[in-house]
This record gives sequence, structure tokens and C-alpha cells, in this order.
Amino acid sequence: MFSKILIANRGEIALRILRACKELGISTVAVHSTADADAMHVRLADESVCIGPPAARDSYLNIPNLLAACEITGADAVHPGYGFLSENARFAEILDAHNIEFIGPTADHIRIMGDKIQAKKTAKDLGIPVVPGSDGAVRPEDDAHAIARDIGYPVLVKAAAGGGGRGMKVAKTEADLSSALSTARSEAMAAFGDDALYIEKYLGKPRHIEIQVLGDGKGNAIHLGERDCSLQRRHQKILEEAPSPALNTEQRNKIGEVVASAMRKLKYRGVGTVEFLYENGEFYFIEMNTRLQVEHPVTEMITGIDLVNEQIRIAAGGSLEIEQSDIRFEGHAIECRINAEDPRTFMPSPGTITYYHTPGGLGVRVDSAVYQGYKIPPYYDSMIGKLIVHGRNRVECMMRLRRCLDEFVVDEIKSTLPLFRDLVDNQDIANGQYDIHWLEKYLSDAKD
Ligand code: MV4
Repeated sequence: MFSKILIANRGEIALRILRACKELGISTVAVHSTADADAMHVRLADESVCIGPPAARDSYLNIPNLLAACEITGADAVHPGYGFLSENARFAEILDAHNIEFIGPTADHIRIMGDKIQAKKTAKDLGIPVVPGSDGAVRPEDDAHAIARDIGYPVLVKAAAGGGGRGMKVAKTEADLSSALSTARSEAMAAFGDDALYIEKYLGKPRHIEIQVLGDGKGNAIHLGERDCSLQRRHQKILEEAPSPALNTEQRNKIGEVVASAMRKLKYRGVGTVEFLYENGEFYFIEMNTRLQVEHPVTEMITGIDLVNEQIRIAAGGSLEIEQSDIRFEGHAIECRINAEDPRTFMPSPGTITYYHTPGGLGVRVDSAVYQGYKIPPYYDSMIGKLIVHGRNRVECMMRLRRCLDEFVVDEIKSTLPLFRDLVDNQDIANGQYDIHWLEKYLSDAKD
């Protein structure tokens, strides 16, 4: 087992990782920018190293400085959390070259899944159902019109280097295709330095359902069920839940087994999330995330599995000790992302938290790194914490969530708490009847 882990992240996820390390008896190193000297992850870690000025590219993304911090402290592994360097294959390789363990998948698997065309081809070859579309990249010399006509309109033009909604263009009819392709190509080149494109059938009203997987890199892998992440705004998830209100046990076990079997063939190591669009009872692979995700606690709440503990044990060479038959899904969990943003405009609202009170009680988890008197810096994303609630069933979970939202106080900054208080009283949410467009429509209807 590792003796010291450096956590290459900040905020609530740095605390989440610290907690897992402490419970494993592993020493911790926090890193921080000059803007985060007073942050909670620095206070709770055994040691800390300043790695640069506020801008992320100069600190949390600064690989030489992170390596120096490993050298100075003698850390034998790095946990990247999510965002920042968590899906950077070069970083994984560089750590490897320095005999420091990257707590995550192999650099090769990160690279494959980072290229959305390669990811889709890999998924398809492994038996995962994918969205109908072009077989690989559509090159400028290809007859894109014939390909799109074959798929059937509407189609979606996507960038290979995109993901998370970046670099997509819809073509409703053949008349839109040429401009969709040329805009997508130039935007992809400008944003990613890679103009490779592919075309897919556009799905109109899908849900976003993702399967959590865990593998040991030795051919053992299991699935931990799904999360429904359909409630999003501008590709930012707002609320996630497990299980999905749209699936029954049979559907869950079927797609879960397809994905777990694919991960066994791939010899995938660590945690991963296979993202699907789900429409009319069918799953369509879109992407795979090779990192721990923000919304991982909803899976932990219904399975009782500590995903960060598993990541660390597996990175240290351990085998998967849980079998698929050991996994039991119990009850229902919902996560609300509390952002320091205006609940209507979503404009970031950094500043000082003058009063802070978090809810508690049975089935309640608050993952946050803020405290009363904490000044939220303006340099990073605006998520200040997550409220995760568990109940024996979805109704109990919703009742508990409403109670927790009543207790939660974050003064005097603007936060997304009022949005969640509205959502728990909404009939569509109560019924679990929503798709990926529901929230944006709800918010735009609320304006008039
Ligand atoms: C799609 C789609 C419809 N059809 N692909 C957006 C993020 C990226 N992960 C994939 N995305 C989409 N891909 C096909 N073929 C609609 C979306 C999409 C979306 C997906 C998940 C959650 C929210 C979304 C919001 C708008 C569009």
C-alpha cells in the first residue's frame, strides 16, 4: 500500500480523497495555489505545498510544480480528483516515468477515451450499443451528404476532441449540413487543435444515464448501476440521482452486464463511467469518462461501496475483492450541486460566506470544503459543495431532500439552493419525468 498520497486538486473533492486516505492510514499532501492558502484541504492534510499563483494553468495544471511537490514530500502516488489533470494521459505517463503511481486508469485508456471517435469504435468493438452514425471520422473528401442521408436526419456533427457538449452542431435537414460541418470543423480546430469530426443520428428527447464501473486492470470488473444525470444546464449537471426513475431491475442488470463485460475485455483499471443516451427503451453509448466523477456519491449511497478507497487499493496493485453478486442496490439517492451562482442567471457569485449551516440526520451527506468566514476565490469553478440524500425509496428521498434544503443556510452569497427548493416541489421531478432538455425549458419558462 502507498505510504503518502499527493492530492492534485482542491475543494470538496480534495477533502473527499483526504478522508479515504486517512481511513486507509495513508499520509496526505495537499497542494494549493496562492489563492487557496486558507482552504480547508490545506488545513486537513498532513503536509501542504504551494504550487503557484491563482490561475489553474500556473498551479493545479502545472505538471513540473506538481512533480516538484512529489519530490519534496516523498509522495508515492498522486490522486488527480476530477477536472484539472484527471484525464491527462501525458500526466499519467510522466508520473509513471518518475515511479509515482497515478491513481487512475492507464495512460492508453485515458487517451483512447479522450478521442471520442476512438472511444466510440472501442465501445462498439467491445459490444456496447452506440448511436448510429458515421463509421469513424468524416474527412473533408468524404461524401458527408451521403453518410448523413444514410443515417437519416436530423444528424449531429461532433468533434473527436470534443466531449461534454463542446463542438457539436445539429443539422435538421440536408440544407443545414454543409454549414454545420464547416462551423464544427473550424471551431474544433480553434478549440482543440484537432478538426476531426464524426456524424451521429440526433436523438431528440433522450435521458442521460451513465453506468459506474470498477476494474482492477487484471480482467476483473463490475458495474455499480447507473446514475440519471439528465438535469443539466449548458452541459453542467445540476442534480443527479440513482437509480434512474426510467429503468427497472432487468434493464439495469442487462446494460450493466454489457458494460462490465466490456471493461473485463479491456482490462480497465480503476473507476470509470460509461455515458449513454437513453431513448425509447434503448441505450446509445456517447462517451466514457476515465475519472472519479462529481456525482459518484449517489452510487456510494445506494451501494455502500467507497469508490475512492477502491481506486486507491487498486492503484496500489490490489485485486477487485467485490463480485457482481455482492452488489446490492438499496433505496434511492439524490445529489444537488450547490454552486455560488445566482439561481436564475447562473452568474458566478464569489465572496465571503458570513453564515453557514449544513443539514444532518439519517441518510444525509454534505461534501463541501467551505466554512463560515471562508472567502470563495473567483478563479475556479463555482461549485461550493454537494448535498446528497438517501432514502429507502424515491418518495422518502425527496421528502428528506426537501427537509435538508430547508435547513441549509449559505449567507450572504448567492447560491443555487433556491433552485433546488423549487425543483423538489415540481410535479415532473416528483414523477421522475424529465429528459436532457427539461431543465433548460423549465428555466426559460420561469423567465416569462
Ligand atoms: C447527443 C445528443 C443527441 N444525439 N448525441 C451533449 C454532451 C455530450 N456528452 C453529448 N451530448 C449530446 N449528444 C446525439 N447523437 C444530445 C446531447 C446533449 C446532451 C447530452 C447529455 C446531457 C445533456 C445534453 C444536453 C444537450 C445535448
